[in-house]
Amino acid sequence: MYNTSVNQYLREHIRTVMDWPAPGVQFRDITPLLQDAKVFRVLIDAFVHRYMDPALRPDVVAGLDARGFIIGSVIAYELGVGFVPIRKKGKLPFTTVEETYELEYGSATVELHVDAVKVGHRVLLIDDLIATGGTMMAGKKLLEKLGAEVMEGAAIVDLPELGGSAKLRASGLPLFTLVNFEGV
Ligand code: HSX
Repeated sequence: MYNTSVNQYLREHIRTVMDWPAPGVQFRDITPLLQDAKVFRVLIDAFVHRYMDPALRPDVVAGLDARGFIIGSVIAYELGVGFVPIRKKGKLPFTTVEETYELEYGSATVELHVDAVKVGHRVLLIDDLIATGGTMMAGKKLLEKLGAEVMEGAAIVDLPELGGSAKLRASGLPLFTLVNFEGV
């Protein structure tokens, strides 16, 4: 956790939408954090303050499709490093590596351009939310296929009851999240 008051401020601006996208699901909607200029700045600065520390400064930020693009690209810009998108299959034009992972029903595939990172690059991997952890784990595997090191995974929201953050940490990936929702 970053800082209690910042955490609480951000939590208050996350909208919970009941029964979306399916009955019984409480969707944690981060769009209200983005639409208010002050909240957006507090959000981005929470990440930038952490990763501008020379010990934690990445070579590249990788964002997961699609909300990871919104925050990841701004964080990369502020840190003065490059940004690379990890996209759902079929969206990237150049040669890619791909990784398929299981969803609750079916599977999904994500892709990354083969020249997106260099061997040995220290990469910060960003998404809006960690639920089962499948998406972030797939992103980590893609970056590692190209010889990069994912130095940390970061997200605005963690849903720990779904087990994703524990699974990611158990795989050796350090995680940084700002808001933790115990009920899902
Ligand atoms: C949501 O699913 C978020 O935006 C993330 O990209 C992803 C998190 O779910 P999970 O892969 O951790 O279960 O659409």
